[in-house]
Amino acid sequence: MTSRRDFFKYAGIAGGAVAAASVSKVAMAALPEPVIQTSAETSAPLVPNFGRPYTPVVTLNGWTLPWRMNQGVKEFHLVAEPVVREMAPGFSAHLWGYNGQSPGPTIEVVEGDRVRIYVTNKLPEHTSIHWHGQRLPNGMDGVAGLNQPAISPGKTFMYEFVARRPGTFMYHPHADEMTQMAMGMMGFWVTHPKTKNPLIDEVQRDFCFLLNAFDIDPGSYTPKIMTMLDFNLWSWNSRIFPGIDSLNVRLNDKVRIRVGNLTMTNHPIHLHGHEFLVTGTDGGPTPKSTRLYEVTTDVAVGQMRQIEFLADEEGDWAFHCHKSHHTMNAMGHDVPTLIGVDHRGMTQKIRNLIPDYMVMGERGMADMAEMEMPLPDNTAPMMTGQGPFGSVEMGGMFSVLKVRKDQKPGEYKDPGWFKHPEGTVAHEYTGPLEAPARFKSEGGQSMPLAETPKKQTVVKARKPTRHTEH
Ligand SMILES: [Cu+2]
Repeated sequence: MTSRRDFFKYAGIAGGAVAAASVSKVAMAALPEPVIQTSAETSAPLVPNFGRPYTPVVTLNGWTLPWRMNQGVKEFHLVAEPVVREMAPGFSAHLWGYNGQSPGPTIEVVEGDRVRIYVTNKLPEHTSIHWHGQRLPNGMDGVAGLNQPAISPGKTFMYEFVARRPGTFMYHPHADEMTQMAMGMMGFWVTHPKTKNPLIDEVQRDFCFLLNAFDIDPGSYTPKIMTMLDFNLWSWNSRIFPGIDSLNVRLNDKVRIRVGNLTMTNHPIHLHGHEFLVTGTDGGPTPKSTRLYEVTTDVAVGQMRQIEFLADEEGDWAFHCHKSHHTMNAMGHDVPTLIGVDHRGMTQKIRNLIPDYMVMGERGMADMAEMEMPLPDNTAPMMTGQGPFGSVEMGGMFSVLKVRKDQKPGEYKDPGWFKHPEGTVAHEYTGPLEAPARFKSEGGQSMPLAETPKKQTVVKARKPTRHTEH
């Protein structure tokens, strides 16, 4: 192993220079072996076997980057490169990412650690990495052109700084960002506290993921990078439900979930069955006086939120973005709403010309989940996900928190569907029904109308056929 001083000598850098700089071939031999992940499964937490102990995070459908210690410095090696990411079983996308996956691996360190990250660029264009939320020397902040020259294809740069603040952070390129983030380049960063911190509680489970979005035409593989708002795949860690793993916890575990938003719109993240506190942001732990119990927290663009709760209700609890368009996959957005429209006569006429013609959506969109629609190859079904009682009619940013008595401490395996105790599931009622009492009264307005309308107008709500906001 080359010493740090030798390394700088080989790299042609004056010892300890803080600006990121390119690394020569000779110095490359001294780099930590880049670890590559090819699977989209949720990896087991990476328990540190040296240094200060901490409870490691679990990255949903992701993994934590191993490191090596080099004379007291934690060394990581990120490789920016094109990747094939399985976004859901049977649906893969050609993205850009780090070390074989999009997002890249999670980086976990401890407050006070000196961290050195080598970044090798195997993309067809230059890149850089910005360490979102970190306190660091200005020359390490990663804005190409402002803080450093961009990392050309084939080059390796080195970043080095001390992880000064504990908290929830992320990393992403700051060079041709629109393209590179639309292509899936991002990763999570967690800095654990070095000593007991009054604002940071011990937890038994600590999950993390990034919110991202893609615009991939049905049947194609590569995202459209110019899209600003009209994305059709809303993902967590470049996965769409039912491809997102469940969050499996033991009854009465204290659970932390860390979420970062690198899409172009906000996501109100909603948990069923429990109340949580927002205990941290990318600005650090929140003061206790600011914490309110909530069941939904909005994660705005470029923000991170860390929520905590006691998982004290057994069951399978939905956990999702509350924007209903974000729990759908690959929607055709120009579909007019057909609810309440009777097509029967017209359908028969069209069938004379196109025998297989069918109309959907007369009774809402739920039919679409049940119909076996022929789709082009490599297309995510609009909504899928089979639950114990039928189709969940969800896609996109949706998962399930599974709370179980018999989940072992530290065990993350999927316990299967919840077995509801007898008599605790909503079910059909076939007994007599009383007519519901209706409120009868004159008026109802706060003031009487000046003029009585001549004609009663009734409208039907109809979704616009074109929209740009989801
Ligand atoms: Cu959303």
